[in-house]
Amino acid sequence: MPFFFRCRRKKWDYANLPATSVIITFHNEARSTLLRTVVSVLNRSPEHLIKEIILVDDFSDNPRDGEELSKIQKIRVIRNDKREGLMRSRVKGADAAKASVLTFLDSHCECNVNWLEPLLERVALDPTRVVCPVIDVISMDTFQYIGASADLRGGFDWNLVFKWEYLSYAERESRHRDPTQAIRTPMIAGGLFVIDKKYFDKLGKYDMQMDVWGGENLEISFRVWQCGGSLEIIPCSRVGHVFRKRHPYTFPGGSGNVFAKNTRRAAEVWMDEYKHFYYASVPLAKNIPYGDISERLKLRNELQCKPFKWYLQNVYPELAIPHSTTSHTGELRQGIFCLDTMGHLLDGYVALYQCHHTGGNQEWSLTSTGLIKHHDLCLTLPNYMKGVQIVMRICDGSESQKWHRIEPGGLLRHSKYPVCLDSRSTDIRGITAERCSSASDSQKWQLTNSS
Ligand code: UD2
Ligand code: MN
Repeated sequence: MPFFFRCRRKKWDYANLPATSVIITFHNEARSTLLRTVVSVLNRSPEHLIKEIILVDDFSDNPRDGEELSKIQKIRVIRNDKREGLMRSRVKGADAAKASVLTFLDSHCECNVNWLEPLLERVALDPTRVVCPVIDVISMDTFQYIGASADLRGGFDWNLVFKWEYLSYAERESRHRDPTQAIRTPMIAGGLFVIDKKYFDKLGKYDMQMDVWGGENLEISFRVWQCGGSLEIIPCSRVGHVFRKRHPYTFPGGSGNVFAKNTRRAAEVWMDEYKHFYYASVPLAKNIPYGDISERLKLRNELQCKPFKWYLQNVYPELAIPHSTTSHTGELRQGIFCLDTMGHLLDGYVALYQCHHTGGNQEWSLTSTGLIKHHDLCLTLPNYMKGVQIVMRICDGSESQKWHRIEPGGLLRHSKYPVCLDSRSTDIRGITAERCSSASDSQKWQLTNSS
């Protein structure tokens, strides 16, 4: 039987479903799409299940956008007196909510028939479930409503950018036997979900130091799973959303920087040692300040949340752990001095410089294939000659770039020639290749983590 029939045949125990407060934050949203969103909420939901719609106007240029809408039944408008970003705006809305269940929506959605009941039912049965509809597509060009596949869930790669991914064959099989069953998802898209209000509060709402847009969906996903809850997509519930190609609003701080800051905060709080895979994937993120995270670490501790390793093993075993390529990322040290690019780029030499422990020019990866890498550049032996200056070249995996570490002492020896990386040259030549000798301290390198 096609799946929408199966969904339609479901009966809802209306008397026992809790009412919800719908929270929509917006900044300079088109009035037409905002109106489409709220009208669909009111028209496509059983009246008694919508306690109120809270619109948080995140300091849009024109305060009238919200004022007009506040004339509609059940709508309350809260206007920020400065731009707060979607995280702090949503928390404001949540704090003002009167119902026991919160429903978050973006400001350019269309809720479909019976969208709300299956979501509320799941949360009423178990308040530690955080549930999402299938997100259909509203065409950016024609505003037409287009159904999306329900064989998808949310995931990410080590760059920590959200992506949709197909369910495995086994999961699809089981889903097609009962198309109404919930789909467990490692990550939520972020905009459209239902959560018990007490649970939202207990779990720490959102990270209030995240700005504008991005990263909060990653953070709440890790938090829910690691702290004992679960995330689900409910295929009988469908809501359309306008997916846009770019942000139709200004991005104070610059979109790249803000996204990296928010993502770093999530990684630093929740990912334990696995955060290094993120930094290896997005090296520039290491230079973005991310502020104080002590409050969030305290929260994690108080809630006694599980380690990220548990999440990887139990929630997202499909995410491949890149052990095979990188064996170490961090500093290469001699006492208080660290191997440093000295700001040089292609064909430049490297030297020792006082360690500053902030990564940057002192960040090196040793790969299992023998490369010593800084971003795309690898330490290269330009020719076989004792005393030759080591330079950085684009990593091409050639023999001149292969080294291995020999113990004891931590010498870094070329894979073919009997020369080692040596800091004895104090002139402008920087690190040179010298005959290997475990007696020379200038050839002994310690590997340490820079953060
Ligand atoms: C997705 C989510 C979005 C959010 C984001 C990551 C869906 C469908 N959308 O991106 O909800 O989780 O990933 O952060 O899952 N807004 C403000 N103040 C701002 C910026 C945005 O109120 O400073 C509002 C905006 O008007 C919109 C909502 O926040 O209603 C989400 O922003 P978006 O639609 O640009 O995000 P989207 O859909 O690209
Ligand atoms: Mn959106």
